[in-house]
Amino acid sequence: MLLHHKCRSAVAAPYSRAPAVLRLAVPDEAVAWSAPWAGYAPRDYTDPCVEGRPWADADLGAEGFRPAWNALDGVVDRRSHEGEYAVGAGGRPLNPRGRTGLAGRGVLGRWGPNHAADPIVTRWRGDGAARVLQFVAIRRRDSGEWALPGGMVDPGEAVSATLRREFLEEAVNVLRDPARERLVGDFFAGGGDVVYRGYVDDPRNTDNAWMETVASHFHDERGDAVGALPLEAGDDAVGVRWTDLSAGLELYASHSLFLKAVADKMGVAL
Ligand code: RP5
Ligand code: MG
Ligand code: MG
Repeated sequence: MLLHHKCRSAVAAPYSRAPAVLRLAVPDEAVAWSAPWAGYAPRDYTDPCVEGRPWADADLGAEGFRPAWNALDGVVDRRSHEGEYAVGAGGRPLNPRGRTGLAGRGVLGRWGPNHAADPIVTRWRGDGAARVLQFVAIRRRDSGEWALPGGMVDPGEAVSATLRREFLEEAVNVLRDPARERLVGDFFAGGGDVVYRGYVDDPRNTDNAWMETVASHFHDERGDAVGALPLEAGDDAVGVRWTDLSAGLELYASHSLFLKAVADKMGVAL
C-alpha cells in the first residue's frame, strides 16, 4: 500500500486550508489503522465553509442523516474505488490509506469518499525525435499549486460529463462565455482512456473524509482540436498553460502519478 504524504506529516503541521488547525504527527510506521496506537486522539475538525452547504453532508448524528456507507446512497456515491472501507467509532468512515492526524471532514463536503474526475489533455510540441508531450495544467486558487483541471463529480453526474465540464470551466473559462462549449466539439466524447482510478493523496484529506478520482486521458495527436484552442483560466483556476511533461514535475496531490501513467502509455521516457 502506498503511504499518503500530502495529508500527513511526521511532525505536527498545519492543516492546509486552516493553518490554525494542527495535524497530529503520524510517523510512517503508525499510518496503518492496524498499527496499535492506544491514545490516538487527533483534533476533530470540520471547517465552517462546509456547514449547511447543498453539496455537503450533514454532521454525523444530525436528525434525518443516515448515510448508507459503501453504497450508492440515492444520488450520492459513497462507494470507494479502493474496495470496502471500514466504519469506525461514532459511525465514522475510516480513510482506506490509514491515519492522517486529523479527524472530521476538514474542508471536504462528504464523509468518506469525495469523488472527483481529472481530465488529462495532451498534444505534441515540435516533431520528429525532438517532440515533447504537453498537457494542460491549471494553477489552483486555493493552494497556488499547478494541477490537472479536475473537479468534483456532482451527485448523479456521469464521470465522462464531469471530465468535460471541469476542463471547460477551469481551462477554457466557459463560465465567462457559454458559447465556448462548442469549441471542444466531440473531443471528450467516449470519456477518454482511464489511466488511474482510486485514492488521491490530497492535502485536504482527513481520517474520515478523502478524495478519490478517475483520471482520464484525451490526446490531440495533430494538435488541431483542443490542442489549438485559446486557453483561459476560470472558476477555481487562476492560471492555465500547456506544460511539457518532464521528470520531477511538482504538481498538486497525486497528479504526477497520473501523468506518469500517461507518459508510459504514450511511450515517453521521463
Ligand atoms: C484532487 O482534487 C482531484 O484529483 C481533483 O483534481 C481535485 C478536485 O477538487 P477541486 O479541484 O474541485 O477542489 O484530489
Ligand atoms: Mg472545478
Ligand atoms: Mg478543480
